Amino acid sequence: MNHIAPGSGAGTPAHGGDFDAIVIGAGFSGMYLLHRLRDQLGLSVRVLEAADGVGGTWHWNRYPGARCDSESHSYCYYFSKELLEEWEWSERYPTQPEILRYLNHVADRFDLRRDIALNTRVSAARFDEAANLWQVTTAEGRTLSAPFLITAVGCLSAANVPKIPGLEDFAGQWYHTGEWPQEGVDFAGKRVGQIGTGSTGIQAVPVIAETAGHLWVFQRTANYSVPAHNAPLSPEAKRWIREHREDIREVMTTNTNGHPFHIEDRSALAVSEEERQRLYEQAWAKGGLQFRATFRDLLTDKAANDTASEFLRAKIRSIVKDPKTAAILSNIDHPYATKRPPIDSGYFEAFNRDNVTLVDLRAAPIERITPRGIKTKDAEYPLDIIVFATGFDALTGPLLRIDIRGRDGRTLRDAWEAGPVNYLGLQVPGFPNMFTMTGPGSPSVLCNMPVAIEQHANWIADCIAGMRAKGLRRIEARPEAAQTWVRDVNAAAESTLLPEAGSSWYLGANVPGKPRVFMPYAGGMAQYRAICDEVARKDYEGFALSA
Ligand code: N01
Repeated sequence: MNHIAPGSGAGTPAHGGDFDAIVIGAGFSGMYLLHRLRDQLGLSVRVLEAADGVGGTWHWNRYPGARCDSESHSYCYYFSKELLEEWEWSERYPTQPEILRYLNHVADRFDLRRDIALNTRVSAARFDEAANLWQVTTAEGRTLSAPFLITAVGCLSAANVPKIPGLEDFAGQWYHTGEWPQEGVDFAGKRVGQIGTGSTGIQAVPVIAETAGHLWVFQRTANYSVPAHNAPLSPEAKRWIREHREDIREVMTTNTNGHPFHIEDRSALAVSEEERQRLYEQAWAKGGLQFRATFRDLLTDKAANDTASEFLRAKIRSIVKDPKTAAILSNIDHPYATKRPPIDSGYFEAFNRDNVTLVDLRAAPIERITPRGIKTKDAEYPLDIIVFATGFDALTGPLLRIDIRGRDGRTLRDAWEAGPVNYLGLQVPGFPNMFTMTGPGSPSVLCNMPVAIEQHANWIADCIAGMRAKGLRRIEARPEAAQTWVRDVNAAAESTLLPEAGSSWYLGANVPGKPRVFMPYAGGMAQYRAICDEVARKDYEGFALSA
């Protein structure tokens, strides 16, 4: 069935456009937004999705070991009591296949598929000022229109394959983790080279090592990692989650990071060395992202952070048996959690296997890829498969790869030449009626994503509902409000240690030529939510609204 044509949504648009709203992307964001706009506001909506299935990140990232670092009971929608009650997660950290099953279940349960056009990549979007319509063009050359355009394109969906000379001549196979083949990759007995040791690479190494003949891990920047201690959820844990849903929701929606735990209100420097070690050991034994919450000042006070960083470096040295490998893995150049902190299932332990070798790119950088493998300054590594766990052109990348043009034909690329400029991370001046879900300038990747997504979708849906009730047809962020917000975003980052990680994708530092700007809003989800609510209460202060 062709879902791209108008007609299957609710209502008939009165503005001459094909739909009331077009949403780009059918991941967590786009699907919930469709439900809110169509089923609760009665709008006609079309969701355009490049993939051949729903799920966004969880459709594309099928690499070995892919699972979520948020705990399963927090990595789901909370908007529907019935959905919460009928879905039961099987493990503490859900695997990619389980999350994808969940999202497919959501698509069926809320009858979303009839308004989602799959295999439909958006290549361009242009605002037609006279008609007050966004004209959205697909890669196949079809054009659809609607007064509202909402980008739900994900933060980490534009794969970053570094331009290493010679890749085109490589005689083996290569894959990027974020564009993994649906049929999987057989590593059995193969010589595998993995480039990248971020959250993804750290998940993939132990799983690839299980079957590969030999795995070389090419590390440029050493990374911390805390064990996930993943396990099936026990019947008691499942019951506890069922009985505490409201408490969990309350914690997630009122704290700084959207996770189901609070940050302890104590300083790492206010306890004795012995007590500090005891608390870190306790947090290590518990595992997961919660390690960050052991003390309140780990991300604001370098001396406090040093205590956690040194604890974690010592753990690496105690796990990895070969002292030289341990030294390279623990030679970390940034404070703990200033890059997105990975969690793992046997990452450092994998380096104790005979078939895993660490390659230190700081000592000998990659020079080129040859037909046989990877050549560094010191040696050539013959390989059958190269895995690029090299991350993404984060936050701005997924938006800028679409040719988006606002008023007077101005491109988003031009508007963001020196870094993203927007108001509340929701709207860019000069791009009326376009909302960006969980993009730069919002907490997005610093928050548990489903919490950030529900907050954004609810705010956008309430805003559109309010406009319709008042007969308003256009909303646009005021330039001065955006300038103030950009300053606030910078100030929030500068009040933390986050900008200290020189190679962080939060800063755009992983993509050559990308402006170095700290992109997400680091003031915390609770504060951000309060700011957005206040703006709405004050009749959308900072936005220009018109009929
Ligand atoms: O990507 P990354 P990722 N030569 O950018 C290296 C989310 N996520 O896919 O640090 C050599 O973190 C690069 O080195 P350096 C999560 O938010 C979530 O791992 O730039 N190396 C780095 O080691 C995460 O943060 C889950 O020096 C090169 C690595 O590649 C985000 O996705 C699971 C290189 C890239 O690390 C991105 O993580 C997994 C080059 N030319 C991921 N270019 C969940 O559980 C890059 N590298 C939800």
